[in-house]
Amino acid sequence: MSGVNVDDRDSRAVPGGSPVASAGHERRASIAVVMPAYNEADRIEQTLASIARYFGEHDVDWPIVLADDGSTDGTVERATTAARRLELPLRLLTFEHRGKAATVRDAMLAVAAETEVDYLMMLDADDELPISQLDHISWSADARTIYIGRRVAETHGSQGVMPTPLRRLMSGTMRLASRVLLGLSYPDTQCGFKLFPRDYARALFGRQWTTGWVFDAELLAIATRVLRLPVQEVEVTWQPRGESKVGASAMLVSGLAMLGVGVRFRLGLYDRPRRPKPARSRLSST
Ligand SMILES: Nc1nc2c(ncn2[C@@H]2O[C@H](COP(=O)(O)OP(=O)(O)O)[C@@H](O)[C@H]2O)c(=O)[nH]1
Ligand SMILES: [Mg+2]
Repeated sequence: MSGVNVDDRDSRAVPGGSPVASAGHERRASIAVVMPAYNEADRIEQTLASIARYFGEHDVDWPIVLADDGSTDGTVERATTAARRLELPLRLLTFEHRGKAATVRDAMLAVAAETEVDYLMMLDADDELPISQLDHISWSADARTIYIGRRVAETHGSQGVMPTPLRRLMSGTMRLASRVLLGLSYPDTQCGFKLFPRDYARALFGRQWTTGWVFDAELLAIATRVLRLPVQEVEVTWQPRGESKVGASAMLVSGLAMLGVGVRFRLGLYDRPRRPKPARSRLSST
């Protein structure tokens, strides 16, 4: 890991709340921003503009990867044009259409293998959870820590929007199912704002089976029950910006999928990685 022993990291924070490594001097830990995107042409430019602003304010130049699995609305072209205008070194990882879960899994495995960053950030591509909320993280002394966003109505002076009653019902059901079936106690497993230590990406995403919406909960269960990694919640605010791709039917499908995850745990199927190599993809620079 580029000459830095992340196990030496301490919990001091530099201005802006960025993580630091110890070994005598402060160093901001690096983060690759991985954005799963499907038909985000209308929202991707604003997301990239937010990232460019954040990078400029913090003087960082981290890798940004758009993980697109076959958008049909020109997302890739819009992202490419915007990245050039904003002078962002966007990389494109393109797959055949298989949904967010499989795309995130293979993108994370690919980025973990090709970069030397400290953390891989999974960030929704719609700017509903602005990247600037990285500044709200109290970085742990334990470099193995996974950080997961938890959507709240207000934090750090920023007002958020709470989800619709249907979405609240859906997340309440997910919360209950993840508690009963997987032993997880996190109120918001589904938030599209999460950071994973790169050193554990292969162990974690390499054990992922699910290709549906419960993959976040599955990953957290693998992290806590198999790999024994600490998980720290980060309060974030969420601002909806258009249509969600998660439909009401997701509730039923997810309940069954969660049951499947629970059964796999009982069978010991998460004990070892099942997918050491990422699926075929195309990585290109803009
Ligand atoms: N690659 C990929 N990304 C997806 C897919 N479905 C949703 N996403 C992305 O996942 C993120 C969250 O999706 P969204 O519909 O906004 O969910 P919500 O915010 O929870 O309502 C966005 O960045 C979407 O573009 C998919 O099938 N493939
Ligand atoms: Mg969204």
